[in-house]
Amino acid sequence: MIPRQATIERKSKETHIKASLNIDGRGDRCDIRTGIAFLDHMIELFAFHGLFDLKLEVIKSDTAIDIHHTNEDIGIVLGKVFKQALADKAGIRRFGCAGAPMEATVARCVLDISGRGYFKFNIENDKLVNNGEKQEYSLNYLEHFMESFAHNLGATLCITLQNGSDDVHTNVEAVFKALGLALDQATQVDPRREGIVPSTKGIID
Ligand SMILES: [Mn+2]
Repeated sequence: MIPRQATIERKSKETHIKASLNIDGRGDRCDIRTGIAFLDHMIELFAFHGLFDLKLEVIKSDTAIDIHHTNEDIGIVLGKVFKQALADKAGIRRFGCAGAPMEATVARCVLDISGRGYFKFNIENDKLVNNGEKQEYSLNYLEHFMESFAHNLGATLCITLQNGSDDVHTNVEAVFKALGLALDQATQVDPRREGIVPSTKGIID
């Protein structure tokens, strides 16, 4: 099989981020250095459970303001590096659907690498949306991250958080694990479809 790997470097006035990815990895050869310890932990979980070998380095950021730009730009770079590594998307399963529980909290990710960027976050208990305001991370940040990721990957991504916890860490961790599992499914090559772009249109942009 042709190696499905990519390296992306993105520089703006706000951030400078570099990412290297091997989709057909093992998940335990990652090096995540975002400067946001919480996000390092989440992205490492995502890559581990998705069996992706991922290196991600935030070379410059403006976290002296807050993590807003850095969080969003990491989502952009991560989406772009997957898109580039998937190239014409020939043979992939395209759809993925996975859930991950953390205690009573269940995160479900349903995704379609359709070429169209769309993101919807369904939170059963919307009182949770602003919880975590005083913490390093929040569900608002998670929403921005996933929106950037979905748009730049060119995927429809719907995430549902059931029985959300008061603990931000629990909620966000369940989502990143579910995303890793769902994206692993969607990016796998189905041998029955080898060399065929999985769309009746014949292309996926
Ligand atoms: Mn944890």
